[in-house]
Formats: sequence, structure tokens, C-alpha cells
Amino acid sequence: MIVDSKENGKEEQKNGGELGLSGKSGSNALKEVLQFKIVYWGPGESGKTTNYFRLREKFDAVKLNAGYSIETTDGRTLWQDSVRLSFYLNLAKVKYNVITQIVTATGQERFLSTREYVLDGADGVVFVADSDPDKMEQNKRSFRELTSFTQDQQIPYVIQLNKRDLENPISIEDFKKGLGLPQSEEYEDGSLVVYPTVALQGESVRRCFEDLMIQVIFNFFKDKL
Ligand SMILES: Nc1nc2c(ncn2[C@@H]2O[C@H](COP(=O)(O)OP(=O)(O)O)[C@@H](O)[C@H]2O)c(=O)[nH]1
Ligand SMILES: [Mg+2]
Repeated sequence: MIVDSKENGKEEQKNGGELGLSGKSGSNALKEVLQFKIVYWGPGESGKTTNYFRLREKFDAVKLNAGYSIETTDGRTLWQDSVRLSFYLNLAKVKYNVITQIVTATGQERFLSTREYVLDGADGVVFVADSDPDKMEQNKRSFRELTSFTQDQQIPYVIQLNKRDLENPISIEDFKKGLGLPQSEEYEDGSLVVYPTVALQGESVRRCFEDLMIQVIFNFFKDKL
């Protein structure tokens, strides 16, 4: 549960929030600073940079830097988009300052080595797939690439199926089949097997990010508490 530092974070507080991620420092003594790196991965044009822009807007109040985005002349990401967000996490009466760096990888084939570099040191990944049925091969290839980089490291990831607003989007069922995912809607912990999004409108972009952050934080603490 992430609450930004706009007064009271109304939208989020009504959901409860067992994790108590907050933009405000609160009353617990600050214990330590945690730093995470979250990567947006997926085929070219699937909507990674759009996700990044929407997140940057939604977390405006907790942003540490303005963020940057370097583009090729045709408007595609050449290197990466990057921004840092800062939150406070109250867990077991201890307060942590959580600093999250968000980066998006370029999907362009000729930059494969920069994509590997982007994944280096990742604590969590959002895989952004395209709902265009003609992009299924690219989705599969990019997903294979991701799992080949991450399989040994057990990095938490969530799968986002973006562009649900397209006229004839691939069905979620076919998408899951194509990637070899379970047909169920949720995993046991309540996270979704696939997050349907419309990044262009900012739809479900934040929920997807927050659900990943919860996994990343639990993953970090699981050997420590
Ligand atoms: N229809 C639709 N278009 C989208 C959506 N998200 C992104 N796009 C468009 O897809 C194109 C590629 O998006 P971009 O974020 O640059 O993709 P990236 O290469 O993965 O970073 C742009 O024209 C976006 O406006 C969406 O949810 N729906
Ligand atoms: Mg991009």
C-alpha cells in the first residue's frame, strides 16, 4: 500500500494498508534507508515509457528528481527513462525510507546490450506486453529474454497486458496460453497473474506498480525478519 505525500492520500487510505507505505515521515524513528530498482521491460512500443510518464505524474509529490527520458529522433526510447521516488514504510514499528528508482528499457533490438545493463541490479520487473494480437511473437520473445536474464536470481515480477483499449485486443486467455501462464486470475497472495492496463489513460498503472513493490519489499524482508 503506497500513500503519497499529498495530504492524507485519500484515495489510498480507504483501502487500509497493511504495509503502511507513506510519503509522510510519521512518528516512528527512522531506522534505515532501503533502495530498490524497478525495471519496466517488454517489446518495443508496448507502453513502457507511457507507464513511466503516468507513474511520474501520479507520484508527483514523492519524486526525488525530475526524471529524465532520452529519445531517438523518431520518439522511441534510446537509452532509458529514469526517476527516483521516496516513500516511508512503517513495518513492525520501524520506519524505513524506501527509495525506488524506476527505469524503462529500450525495446529496440539493436540495443540488446543496453537492455541487459538496465536489468543489472533490478529488484523487481514490470513486464509490459502489447494487446495487439499481431505483437504476440514480440511479447513471447521479450518475455523469454527477460526470464533468461532473471531465472537464476528470483527477481519478483508482474505481467502487465497493456493497450486493453485496442479495438480487437488479444483475449487474456490466449495471452496467458501464449506465455505459458496459469489460467487462474490470481495467485494465492492476491496478486494478479496478468494486470490489464490502459497506460495511455493511466488505468491500473499504479496498482500494478504497487503490487510489485509489495512483493519486492516482502522479498527483501523475508530473510531478515
Ligand atoms: N491505444 C493505446 N496506446 C498506447 C497505450 N499505451 C501506450 N500506447 C501508445 O503506444 C506507443 C508506444 O508507447 P511507448 O510508451 O513509447 O512504448 P515503449 O517503446 O514500450 O516505451 C505510443 O504511441 C503510445 O501512445 C495504451 O494503453 N493504449
Ligand atoms: Mg520507451
